[in-house]
Amino acid sequence: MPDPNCALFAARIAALAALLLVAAATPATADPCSALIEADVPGAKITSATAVAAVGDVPAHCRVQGTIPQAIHFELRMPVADWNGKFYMAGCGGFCGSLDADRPGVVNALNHGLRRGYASATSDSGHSGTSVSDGRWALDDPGAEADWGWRSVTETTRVSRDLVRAFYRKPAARSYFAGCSTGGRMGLMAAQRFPHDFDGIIAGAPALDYTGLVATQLAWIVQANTAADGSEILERAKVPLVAKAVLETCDGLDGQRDGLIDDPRRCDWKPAQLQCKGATAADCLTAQEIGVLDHWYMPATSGDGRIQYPGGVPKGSEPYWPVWLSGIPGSNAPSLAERFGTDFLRYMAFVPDAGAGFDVRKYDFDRDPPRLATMARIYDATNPDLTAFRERGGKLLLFHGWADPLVTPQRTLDYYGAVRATMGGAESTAQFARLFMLPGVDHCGIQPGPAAKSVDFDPLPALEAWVERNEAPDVLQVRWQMNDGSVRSRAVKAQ
Ligand SMILES: [Ca+2]
Ligand SMILES: [Ca+2]
Repeated sequence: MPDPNCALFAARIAALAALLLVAAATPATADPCSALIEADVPGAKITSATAVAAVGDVPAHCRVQGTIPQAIHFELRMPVADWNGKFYMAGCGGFCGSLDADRPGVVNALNHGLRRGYASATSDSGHSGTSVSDGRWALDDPGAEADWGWRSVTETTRVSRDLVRAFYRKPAARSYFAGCSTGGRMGLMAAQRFPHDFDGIIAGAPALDYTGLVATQLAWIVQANTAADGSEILERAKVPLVAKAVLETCDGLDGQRDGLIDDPRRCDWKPAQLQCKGATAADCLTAQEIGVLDHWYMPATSGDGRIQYPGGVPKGSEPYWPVWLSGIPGSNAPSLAERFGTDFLRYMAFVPDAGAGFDVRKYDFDRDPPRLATMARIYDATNPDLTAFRERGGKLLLFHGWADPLVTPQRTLDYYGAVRATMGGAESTAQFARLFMLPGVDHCGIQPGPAAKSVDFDPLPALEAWVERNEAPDVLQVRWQMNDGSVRSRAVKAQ
């Protein structure tokens, strides 16, 4: 005779097992967001799918994180209500290297799309770094270089669009990309090599000739400011003196004394105007310091005088130099130009890698530029033939700050000129690609400028109108919130 307790116990075990089976068969995932953890997306692994409540002006959304080989980490946020039916991808800056999904503001910011109702994504570009100027990940790693160079955006877009379809049960009707700096380069890469990925692309301050810029131009900046004994020449605290002199001479050339220089190419202020007359002093420049500035304002050239990177540092960008070019006064830390140039040359620029022993001060302007050709094929987005992008109805909105000392603006003007030459002239190009040059604006507007608390520039609504209603943008507004509470604004016409 069976023991009744034992029978009861067995029945309970059976019931529990049945429950567990049901639980295993029905993912604890009746809601469509957490169900995405099971989504079958080729070439991607979904690592989390979580409903996130609204916080501030960021709407409630389904947050999906995942990886794409070899090591792209991406995040996709899909609004749970009032989806606008479209997809948005944000780029990243410098060498990227983190999943910066909560980046504030407009530039390279996922939430900028999410707030407007887009399903919005971004990625770390395929590696982890300790900062955006950390290039060590690229040592002997061509896979990571390809992901950063051209692959992470198109792959994240493909995977994200699959997830959007799975979540909403219909595909995104439109796709947009917006990025600045490296993000701008990514936007041009998409237009040139993956023309079907996006209907509309914002490419701000695009580091499109990445090898020319970050190897040649940044080495030029560092070497011009290095004395024979290795010390820095330009006294960091003297930069405001230069900024003031340039503005006094050139602000009014555009007809408005408003602290903005509309076209720095018209400014012919010469550093020698600040030369010390007698003893070296805080309010004048030594001959050596004038030599630094003369080199900074001119294009990077090789020994035989050939231009290796065009334009030079624009007049009017001086207020932004401490962060990018000259170093912060009172600190010994190298400028970002030196950090970017150093790690790029050590780990990203050459095949094989030059390695940790390479000094940006040893870059040779005759011998080394040709050695960049191999990696230029991976990183550079310089092809002016945008036929396929135009044919698919794509619209490209380019912008660049006239006062960008890091990604100097001339290369973008040259590129836009090449696009016009290739795509049937200025009028024909303006049908699908326009360039806006923003007076007084720093690299991606990261620093707002003297006497300003913030600078606001958001070209996304204009791009939407262009893509969706064929209303091409003729004029865009830049607005500054000034420290004294006033607002300064400028209407910027397309080139
Ligand atoms: Ca490498
Ligand atoms: Ca002015």
